[in-house]
Amino acid sequence: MTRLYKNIFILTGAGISAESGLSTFRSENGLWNNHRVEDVATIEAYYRNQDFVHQFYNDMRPELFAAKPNPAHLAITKLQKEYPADNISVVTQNVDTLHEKAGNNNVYHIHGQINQIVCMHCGHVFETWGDITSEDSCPKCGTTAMLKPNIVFFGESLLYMDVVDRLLSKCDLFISVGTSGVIYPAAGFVQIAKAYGADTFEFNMETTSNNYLFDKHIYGPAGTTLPQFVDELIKAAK
Ligand code: BJW
Repeated sequence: MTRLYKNIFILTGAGISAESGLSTFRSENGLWNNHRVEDVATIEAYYRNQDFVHQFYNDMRPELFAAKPNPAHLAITKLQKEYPADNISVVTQNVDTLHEKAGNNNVYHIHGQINQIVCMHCGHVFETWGDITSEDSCPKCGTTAMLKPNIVFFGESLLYMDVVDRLLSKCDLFISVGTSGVIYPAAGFVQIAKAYGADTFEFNMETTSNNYLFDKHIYGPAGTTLPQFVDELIKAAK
């Protein structure tokens, strides 16, 4: 690990927040354990039964509001402060705000944020940690029953993809932390980074679906493995 990296792309998934006590999606007691994905995380479900979908995310908000960052999030803050790269960006699939709470910079929530609401009529996005129902109206255009959690459901386009494309084309180190690599297009980012010549490292507890695309696999809890890796990177740059 002697190479000095200039542009680092960090992709994170639910696994980075596991040690903060948040459920991942595809584990045995996963986030959707008591629900069918089709009922809570598709745009069709939202239009079919808005209040059911709102209730699911209303119930999730207090836990995510209270959650605290763990050593993996804090390691990214250290990397951004102490490593002499031109750019270190965090592209997260997570809807929690633990990267921000840890003080990470350049964070892009490609699957949205639990504390944001979007008006499907006018596109206005606003923040709240409170509950939303189908009776609420948009604070900008006044339309009722068109508010949706600003979370990217299956069949919807991802956010910040223009930025992501630019970052992928420039990165020389691609790091994936705590994602199973099954949801596209995020699962395909590593392939793009590799095609542009980046070194590709994966941090996970177990083998993932797209693991053959990574040059190096670091197995174990990210709260332990990521701080160690960050210390090695910083040491190698001195
Ligand atoms: C640890 C750990 C520790 C645990 N330390 N590690 C190409 C091919 C096939 C299908 C498609 C395709 N392109 C698009 C699609 C369709 C679809 C898709 O991907 N389907 C799949 C089922 C194949 N994608 C979409 O619809 C996307 N939109 C899109 O592409 O728009 C254009 C388009 C539209 C229509 C057709 C074609 C193109 C949108 C995807 C939106 C995903 N949204 C969700 C739900 C949000 C709602 C909610 O929050 O309830 O986002 S899905 C869910 O999965 C959530 C997550 O962000 C996402 C990824 O999950 P993640 O983070 O990887 O979590 P897990 O649980 O899977 O994994 C955790 C990992 O951590 C595990 O590996 C553990 O081992 C590890 N771990 N503890 C380190 N301590």
